[in-house]
Amino acid sequence: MVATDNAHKPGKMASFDLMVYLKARQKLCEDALDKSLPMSYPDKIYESMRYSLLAGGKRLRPILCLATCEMMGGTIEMSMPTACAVEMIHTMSLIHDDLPAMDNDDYRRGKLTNHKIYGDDIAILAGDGLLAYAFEYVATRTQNVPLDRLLQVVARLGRAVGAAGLVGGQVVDLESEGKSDTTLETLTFIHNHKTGALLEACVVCGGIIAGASPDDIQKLTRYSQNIGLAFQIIDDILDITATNEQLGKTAGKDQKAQKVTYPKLWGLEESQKQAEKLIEEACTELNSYGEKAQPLIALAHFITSRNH
Ligand code: GRG
Repeated sequence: MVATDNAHKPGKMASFDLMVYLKARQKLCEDALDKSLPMSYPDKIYESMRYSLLAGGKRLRPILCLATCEMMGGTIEMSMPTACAVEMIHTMSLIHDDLPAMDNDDYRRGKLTNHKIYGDDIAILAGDGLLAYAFEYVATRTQNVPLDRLLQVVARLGRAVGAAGLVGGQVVDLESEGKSDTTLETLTFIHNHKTGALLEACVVCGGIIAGASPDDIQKLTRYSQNIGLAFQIIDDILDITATNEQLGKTAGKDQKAQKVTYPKLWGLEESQKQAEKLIEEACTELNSYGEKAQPLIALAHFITSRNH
């Protein structure tokens, strides 16, 4: 395929079957995650960590990391430890998000939440254990990647998790609950940090591992920031339009918590349009990579077309 302005339009990628690709990558990630965290003593904490880590989910974050690394000339072997680590971090954030002190949810990924099975104390510790292990795993299992790149990956992951990323986004989200005057600017801050920061780290770390240039990193950053925001707009839409079964968690929670969302500010139709516009802009960033960008382009379009 020649890289043209239209290279990112799904119609031009007839040879790429996203569903086949996703299924194969999900299987790779499931196997790697299963092996990454064997049972050990004390059983209870390993059981609890494994319960949530292996509870399914789309595995979008590790797949984005692997796909970016491959697009930039790296291999699955080089990026798999980082791919597992981002899923560990994502899973820990879901465990803590579901706790009674935060969103207080009973279901996640179609199963009872971690604290419902193991209690709040073990769920908190399972989250902490997964977060620490994510960094240990990247540092000890990554092979054939120069150490300066590995150091950059660790720094990027740390920044995405902390007060400059997920934690900061979650704090502003908690503060905004029940406030009907939350502005678009605040809402966008919440989502860029709570959801966008980790998605960006997945993509950019995949690029760093493969030795992407500063110019490539800029393109990858803009791609990932756009898909991150689009992902959250669609998440807000699905909270209104999808069922508990489709979501694998309680639907309608935003409205119940009186949260300001994109559909509340813009309406459903305009929100969908804005998400699609962001995806178009994201894909434009990848024009120069030609056919190699097919997986990342298809994954971006999957974000706006998903129903769970
Ligand atoms: C990170 C130290 C640390 C603490 C956590 C609780 C918290 C701070 C942050 C909340 C982060 C959060 C839950 C963001 C929402 C992200 C989101 C849109 C999750 C749903 O992602 P999907 O749809 O889920 O990819 P699956 O189950 O498919 O993986």
